[in-house]
Amino acid sequence: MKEIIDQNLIHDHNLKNSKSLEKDFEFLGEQLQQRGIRIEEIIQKLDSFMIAIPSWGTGTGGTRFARFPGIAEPRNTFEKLEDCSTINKLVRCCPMVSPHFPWDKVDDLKELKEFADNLELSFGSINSNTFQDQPGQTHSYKFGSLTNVSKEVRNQAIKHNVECIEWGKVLGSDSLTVWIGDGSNLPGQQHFTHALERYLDSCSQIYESLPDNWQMFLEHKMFEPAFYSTVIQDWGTSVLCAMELGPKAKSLVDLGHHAPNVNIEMIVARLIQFQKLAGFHFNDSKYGDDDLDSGSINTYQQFLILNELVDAEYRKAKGFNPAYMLDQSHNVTDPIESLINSSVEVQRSYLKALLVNREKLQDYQDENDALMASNELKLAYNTDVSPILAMYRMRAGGAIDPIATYRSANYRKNLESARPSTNSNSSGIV
Ligand code: AFD
Ligand code: MN
Ligand code: MN
Repeated sequence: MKEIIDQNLIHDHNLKNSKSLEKDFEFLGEQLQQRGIRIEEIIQKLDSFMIAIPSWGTGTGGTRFARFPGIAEPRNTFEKLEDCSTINKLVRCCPMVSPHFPWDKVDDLKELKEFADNLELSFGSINSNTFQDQPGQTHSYKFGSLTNVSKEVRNQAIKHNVECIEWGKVLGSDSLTVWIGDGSNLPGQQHFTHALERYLDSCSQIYESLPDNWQMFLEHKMFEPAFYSTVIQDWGTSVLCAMELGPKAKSLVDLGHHAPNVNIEMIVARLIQFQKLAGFHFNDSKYGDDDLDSGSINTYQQFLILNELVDAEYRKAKGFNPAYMLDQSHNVTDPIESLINSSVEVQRSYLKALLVNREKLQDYQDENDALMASNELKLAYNTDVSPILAMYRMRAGGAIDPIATYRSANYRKNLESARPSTNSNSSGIV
């Protein structure tokens, strides 16, 4: 297959910037050394911090009002993978793609797997979709899927999830992410307890189909599309269900799915403590489930969340092995650029969290020195780690400046004729 982002282009771009990067890296290394931090040890940690790209994030998103497609958008799963590969070639921290079924359904999954292998991509968690009706579907999900009052509808939704596991096996995945749109729009519409009982019954049937090495990620969301109540509304309900289902079931934290002002980092700590943290859907928000680019609004919150994760790593917390994914909707930017930026922003938070002196922090906590404890976190957060991120990318074969390199490649223009617009007018998934 022809290379869609040229490695020589990356190399040439890097040549222009590598001298100043070396200098910045060395200078930062000296600064960190004074704080007792070895820059080479820190940079190595990035090897194991990888973030999956959501296949659906490669297309322009939309709101329920409109969608404004860009040029050369991927028209099928293969083209989505091409875009994911482009992102990963530039950033080198996104070698996984999280697919969504049936959106990513293809005739031959083995062919898709081979295609991904050739692009040096693997598959992350499989997302099922029972929040929409598909053409030709027997039963409608208008009034819910896994929690529907009708057994036939529930069985159809269970069957789809079991199929997702089967497809995931072919793709080499090892987890299923379940998010349902089930809930109610008016008080009295749904019996809270009965709906959750039906959810547990459906999920336990899916759970039984999980291979030994698989996990099931339960994703909660407070509102939307149901606006009075959702069945899996918060982390409390999701963790209760995960506990009920068994050790393979865990809670997935999508940053946009919480009530405003909720202390998400604390939720993360609780889930880690009880070995129930499945992983993340990273994004950012101002008002609700805005699906904005990670690190674009609440960067300190993102850092504090990553701080809990690094703390768990540092303590070698039992059963700690979260899956990291982005889940964003790119409505006005080039999705590739947003995904590049976002993955680097999550990586940035992780890197900053690695700079926290955990022994010092512990001492401040033990001495009830609130101010210095907070300052210890701030010291790490305020450190500009850009040279480490850029150096990591360069050493791994990626771009020092991924956005500038991507722009100079004229990627979309070059693909315009190969990927003609499908003229889709439909509104995107929010
Ligand atoms: C939802 C959830 C979930 C789902 C997605 C579909 O975040 O992860 O798969 O949207 O676009 O809000
Ligand atoms: Mn999500
Ligand atoms: Mn969402």
